[in-house]
Amino acid sequence: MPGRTQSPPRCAAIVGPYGSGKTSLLEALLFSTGALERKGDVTAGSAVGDRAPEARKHEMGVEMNVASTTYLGDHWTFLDCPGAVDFTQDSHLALQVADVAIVVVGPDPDHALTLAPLLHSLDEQDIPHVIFINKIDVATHAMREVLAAVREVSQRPLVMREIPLIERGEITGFIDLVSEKAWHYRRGRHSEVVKTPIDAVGPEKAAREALIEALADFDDALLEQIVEDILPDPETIYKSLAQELEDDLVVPVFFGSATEDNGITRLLKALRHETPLHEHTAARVGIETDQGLAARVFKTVFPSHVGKLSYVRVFAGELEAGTMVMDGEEELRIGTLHAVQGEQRDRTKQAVAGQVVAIGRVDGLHTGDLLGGQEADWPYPLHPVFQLAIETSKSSDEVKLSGALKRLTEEDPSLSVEQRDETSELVLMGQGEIHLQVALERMANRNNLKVLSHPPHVAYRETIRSSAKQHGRYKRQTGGHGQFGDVHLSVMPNDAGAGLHFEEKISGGVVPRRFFPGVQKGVEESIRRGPLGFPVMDVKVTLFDGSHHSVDSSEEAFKMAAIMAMREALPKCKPVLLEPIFQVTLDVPSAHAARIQRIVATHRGQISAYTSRLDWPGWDRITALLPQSEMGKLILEVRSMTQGVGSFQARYDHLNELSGRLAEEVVGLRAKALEGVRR
Ligand SMILES: Nc1nc2c(ncn2[C@@H]2O[C@H](COP(=O)(O)OP(=O)(O)OP(=O)(O)O)[C@@H](O)[C@H]2O)c(=O)[nH]1
Ligand SMILES: [Mg+2]
Repeated sequence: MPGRTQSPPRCAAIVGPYGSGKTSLLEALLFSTGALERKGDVTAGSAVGDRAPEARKHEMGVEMNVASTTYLGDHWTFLDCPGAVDFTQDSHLALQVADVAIVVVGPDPDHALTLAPLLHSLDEQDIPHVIFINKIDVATHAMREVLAAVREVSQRPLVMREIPLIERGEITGFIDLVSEKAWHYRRGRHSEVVKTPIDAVGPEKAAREALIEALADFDDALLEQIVEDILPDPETIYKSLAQELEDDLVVPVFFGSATEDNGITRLLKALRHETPLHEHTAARVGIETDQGLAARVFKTVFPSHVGKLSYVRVFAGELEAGTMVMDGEEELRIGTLHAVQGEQRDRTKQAVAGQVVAIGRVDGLHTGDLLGGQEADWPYPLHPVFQLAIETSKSSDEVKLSGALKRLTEEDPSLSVEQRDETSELVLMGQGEIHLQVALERMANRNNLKVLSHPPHVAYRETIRSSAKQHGRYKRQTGGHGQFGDVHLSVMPNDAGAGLHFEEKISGGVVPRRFFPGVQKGVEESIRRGPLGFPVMDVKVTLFDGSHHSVDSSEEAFKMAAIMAMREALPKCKPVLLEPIFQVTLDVPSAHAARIQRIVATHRGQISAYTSRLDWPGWDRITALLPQSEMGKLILEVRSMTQGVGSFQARYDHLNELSGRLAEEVVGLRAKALEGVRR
């Protein structure tokens, strides 16, 4: 075996679909390497990961768990990421700093599709990854069926690193295909070597040959040996495996059970020998390792009573507590460093290249920052697909809310907030219903902040389709001198998108010039809410006649007269409702594309393009124009139809006329809402 005596600290991301057993695998890895004396259980809340109340409540990972251990003298940090589609952002962050990804999958072939986006993203970025088929203790399908299903969604070839040892229909151990040794599982303990059963010898030889042939596709030396009928020695195979994993050419496949501690040591040994070092990872993400310190902040958290923690991976040089470092153009002082074990933290003095630590309480640090003065790309956060309008139940909590939101959005770049002037709402945007719900729960749990939410209002508008002329007169006699304004306005539709155009065609000074601004203000004010209850777009208003009074006329009086004229005129101009239309882009598995096109149509969507994704075999892209009011429902349906893998992006396109029953409903609801405001 190639001797790697002691390697620099390495880092593995544990990723994979929802509930496949990632956090349980983390626990098993920590236990099997002696970092834990006693093994906890995710379901009981006693595992290292998923301790937050929100994770326990929803029985799912809601944020990255970070924990380290030592295996045969090598230091490892594992970044266990949540699997639910609502929380995929953390996987993307972890994969930017991890040397390898352990993709944990369940043993059900019918769920293989849920892996597709992750595997696609790993392959696109050439991120070395292995697959761990978990829960074999409860598997109902043969390993080859699971494997065949996963192969369907992987662009890279999958190679079995081991095959199951089956006794009386149950997997009781495995045969390692390189060393050709058979092992028996033992619950809670390391496996023991056993003699390969006679009937397993044939299948083992065949599987080994398949592994070597797959490796030889990318390794000329190995291919030569095969051609010359030389049986390659384990050394050559190990080398080939390590090189091809490093280059993301093949995907080694392991299996086991996290809760039964089966297959854990096999996985660890392979990781130890085959996981590339941090220098390789640095090169992959564009970080130079020969220019002194380079350390990437990849996650920010604000645990209760601790203040801000910035997780960093050191790629070059050393990070030391109490020193100054460059963060872009700025120089920052790194106060404290902490080794992280789930929720536990221990002060440490320094971190060497390869290590993951947390920096305590440095406000100026943000996820994505590269310490040491270099610059390197950092991916954009995920696009929001789901939104809620939020407000505090007490207005005195508003400052607290903005602080809490600032921390939440810093922790999770796929969460964002926006103040929408057109609807006067504060809108929280994220990856799905549960994502936003968890954000609200966090504010309640951490900040004792009660936040109310409702679906955001659609920014409807209205415009007019015909013209009218209207007289407006404002006349008041209050005490001393009165107020007098008198206008004749012509109101007509303007070109779509041209906005408001105001002009005057006064002759003979019937309305003196100094009152024009008053008229214009009145017009502007009156189109803020038209007869249907929404802002009015694209109108042309002309002041063509009027009269004034030498003492009583004022700008204010003319403004009032204009408002009166507009209020009368607009309802006569055939007002129509306009609704915002978005261009949405859906990426979905081809097998579901036809049904999704039908769903788009039922949500009043108009398909504008439908193409196969050339860069992603088996996937299609559907582009459609869709009313904003339907978007929330569409993404939920697309997700539920595609086991959560269909993805969605949207951007505002234009306003479109809405008529008939739907328009009446909108106008009716708006009238009711305004009635409520007035009361
Ligand atoms: N039978 C069996 N159950 C397992 C195994 N691994 C995990 N589980 C169970 O599967 C459930 C989910 O396990 P987790 O470890 O939380 O899964 P996860 O992948 O971290 O889940 P998310 O982070 O929410 O995506 C729990 O009830 C575990 O006890 C296994 O090997 N065998
Ligand atoms: Mg988990």
